[in-house]
Amino acid sequence: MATAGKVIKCRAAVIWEAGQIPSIEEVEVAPPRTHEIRVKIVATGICRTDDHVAEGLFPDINYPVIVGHEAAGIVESIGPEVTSVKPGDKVIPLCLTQCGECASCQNPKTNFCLKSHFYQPQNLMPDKTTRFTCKGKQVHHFLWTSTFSEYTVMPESSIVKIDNAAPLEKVCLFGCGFSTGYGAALNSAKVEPGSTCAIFGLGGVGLSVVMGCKTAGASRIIGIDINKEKFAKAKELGATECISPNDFDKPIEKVLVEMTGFGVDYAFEVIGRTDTAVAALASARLGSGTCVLVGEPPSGSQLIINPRLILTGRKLKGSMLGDWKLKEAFPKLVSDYMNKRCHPEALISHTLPFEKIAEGFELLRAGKSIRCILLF
Ligand code: CND
Ligand code: ZN
Ligand code: ZN
Repeated sequence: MATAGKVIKCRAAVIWEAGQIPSIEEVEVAPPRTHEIRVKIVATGICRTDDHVAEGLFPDINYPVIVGHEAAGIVESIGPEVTSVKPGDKVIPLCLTQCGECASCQNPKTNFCLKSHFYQPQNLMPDKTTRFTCKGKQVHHFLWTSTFSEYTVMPESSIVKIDNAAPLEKVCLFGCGFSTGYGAALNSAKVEPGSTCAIFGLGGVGLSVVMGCKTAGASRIIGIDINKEKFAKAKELGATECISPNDFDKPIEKVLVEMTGFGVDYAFEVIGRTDTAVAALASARLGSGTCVLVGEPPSGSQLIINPRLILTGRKLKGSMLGDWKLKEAFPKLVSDYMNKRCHPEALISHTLPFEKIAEGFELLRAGKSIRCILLF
């Protein structure tokens, strides 16, 4: 392409400091370096994790920063030594890398690639520099994806090529929300047919857990949310019952234990709070229940749990990106979508032009959107 090797000027949403909603700016995006790829983002969803950065809940983040991690786009140009994609390919960014070579990538039991941003200065590219500048200032990356920019640069381990026939404005949801929730049910919990599940939080990720529990054949899927406007969609996607903690004068875990006898087989925390994480664990079945933490509480928070909950046989585990090895999983999930075997598009409640990103954040904060897709 004519732009290859050159600095590109384009639109991006920059969060200048913690507590600020992203503002649209013109940024310069440097060409990709060795093992890097520059991508033209076509569609990107707003996940609560992006909003947590805007709110300043992750104090370890450096500002200014360009967030965004749920997206799909087209390769614009590749840096030296890139072999897995070429310009023009449709791709999905991976917010958890799969380098294919480290001990974790070789281990079928984990998706936690050891060469990811979790082990490096997370707001910089692997070579510890940035590709973005705005008004003469260096702007930071986020999760090595930074998809709230028309063009972004990513390491090759953070990108996978998908079917060129895939509609990017739908399959962008595989980038985080859908895969995270769906995989939490299928891979992390390994929900079994006939089991009982409780999902705390019915946002984009929680509803994807609901879809995963349904696919796995759970017989009872209980949705829990303080916003009752989320119930209709949850039921449409597979929840058999929905309850609000505000409707009871006793703790929600007691309600769930009474509803099920000894607790649910699988409980999922998909809000990002420590009190609901404890409630989810306590609502898991005595002796055999599993609680999966999916929501991300503010950094620095502590979980205080009664060890007896674990000693009496409950299991507590966490799940990142649905425990999928993303490079392998995304092309397969896209193919499942093309064959109508899964429905990430069910999460889309709003579609806006990229310029209206601030409105997208407001809709999420007001509890009015499930997933708002921004189109460039
Ligand atoms: P979203 O905000 O859309 O959904 C959260 C839901 O929880 C909303 O429907 C709220 O009404 C509801 N809620 C809030 N407080 C309570 C409460 N006290 N009791 C019951 N319900 C409540 O968020 P999302 O679905 O985009 O993301 C959910 C979480 O998952 C969030 O913490 C996000 O940061 C995290 C996440 C994790 C991962 C991962 O890989 N583990 C990836 N992406 C996002
Ligand atoms: Zn790896
Ligand atoms: Zn996310």
